Amino acid sequence: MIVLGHQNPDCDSLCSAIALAGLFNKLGKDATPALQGEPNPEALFLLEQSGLPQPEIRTSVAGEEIFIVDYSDWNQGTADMKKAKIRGIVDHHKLGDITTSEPLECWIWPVGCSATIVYNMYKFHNQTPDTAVAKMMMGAIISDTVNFKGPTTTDIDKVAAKELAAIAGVSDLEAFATAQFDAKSDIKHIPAAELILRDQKVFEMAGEQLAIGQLELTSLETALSKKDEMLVEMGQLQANKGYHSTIVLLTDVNKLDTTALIISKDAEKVAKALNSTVIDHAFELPGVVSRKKQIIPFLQTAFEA
Ligand SMILES: [Mn+2]
Repeated sequence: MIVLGHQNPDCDSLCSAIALAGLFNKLGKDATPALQGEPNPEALFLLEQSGLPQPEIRTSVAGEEIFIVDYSDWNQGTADMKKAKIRGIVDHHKLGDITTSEPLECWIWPVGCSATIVYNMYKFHNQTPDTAVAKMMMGAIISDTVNFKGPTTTDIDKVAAKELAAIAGVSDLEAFATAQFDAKSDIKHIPAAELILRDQKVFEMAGEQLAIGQLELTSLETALSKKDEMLVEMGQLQANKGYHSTIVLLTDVNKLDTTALIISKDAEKVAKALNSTVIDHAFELPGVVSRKKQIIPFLQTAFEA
């Protein structure tokens, strides 16, 4: 079986795939983690910290048995995923549109991170993750919950991260989180074309497609200095793909605020849905850090009204 993360692999997608495949292996089942592309820099940092090898990249799974982690939408999978046998889903996003022809194992919880759910699957099966895997899972929870400061954070995440840190032998979670966030904030030498795609997901709303990426940074200074370059790239992407909107969320993980860059057929509609106003292809979202909880539901309401 292949345990497959979503497109544009982030920490959770990578770590949960590795951890879940590891659990299946402990239970005597054949399972291999896989990614749909190169992991982002923060995910690479966690691989480096844990010393684990990078999983293989799979962009085709037709005919395979798969277990998917950190998504439940067809458009987050491979183009041929409908031809795979989906055996299970672990996720913590809103329910997507994936359906199956056979029964499957679903672990979908409203918690801060898929790795939190996978850790609870270990507990369910009376298993303990290996040290390196525990470190990765802990890092994924730190990432997805913005070091437990994001609005998706639950007590279940906090307990999981604490126990995983103990297994991994990490005594200073705060120092680990700082190093991890520094790794993902190092964007000076990353081209604008790549930055706008980081953590990008395409959402369907009332027949329109909104492509929304997110950069989580310890300071917005460098990102804002690349604003014009990013807007040019976003305009090209928008024209090529025919999106309604192309948005890049620049999230300050220290101040817990977001500045959104936007190219759109109707930027005002998008900004208004989030109680903001567009000035020069940007709008401010004070107190907003979570796309899944503080952005998508409001856009969906505005588009599907
Ligand atoms: Mn996640």
